[in-house]
Amino acid sequence: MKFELPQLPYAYDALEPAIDAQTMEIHHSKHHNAYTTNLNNLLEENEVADMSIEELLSDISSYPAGIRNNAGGFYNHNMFWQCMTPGGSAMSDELESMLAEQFTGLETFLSQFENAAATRFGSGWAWLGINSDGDMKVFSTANQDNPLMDTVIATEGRYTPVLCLDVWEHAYYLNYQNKRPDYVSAWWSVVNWEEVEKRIKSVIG
Ligand code: MN3
Repeated sequence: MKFELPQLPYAYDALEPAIDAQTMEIHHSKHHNAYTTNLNNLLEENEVADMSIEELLSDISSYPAGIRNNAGGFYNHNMFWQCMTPGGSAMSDELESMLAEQFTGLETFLSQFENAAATRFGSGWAWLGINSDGDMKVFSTANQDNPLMDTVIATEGRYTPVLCLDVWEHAYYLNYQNKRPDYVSAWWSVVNWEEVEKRIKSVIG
């Protein structure tokens, strides 16, 4: 079994000006590619049986740190590319109502998410997740950890990720340097809300 680097669903320059073409190209063709290659090599070296990436993540505490980091890097970037689309997609009234209800107002959700992204010390990710009761939660993870990992479930609870934002410096430094909050606020303009809604509905039906 080999995991494969996915094609981006848009061109490298398609998310400008929020994310510049060079950042996208390096991020996808170098960083994401390296996580994918390293993951495949480590799984082979450790003679890990074939399974889906979700199965691997759900039991990640059983594997060496290198597998944890690269499996997370592979999964997280797959999801990140899908959570964006050129120009962004409009948030439906239904999704806006759901978020407003969960977070006592849409603005509260947006500011909680921005705060999770801004306050993650060092490298990591910001997430919106939903549990099987339909309750949503905003949180962040370190490095390439993600909500599907048993290690993260142990502290955050069991949430299916429906939106993610990469706050590693490699995601923004060329264009924004140290100004992570500027990257985060620009990023809202390319969020694929249709994808977020689809992911929410796959959990709550
Ligand atoms: Mn990244």
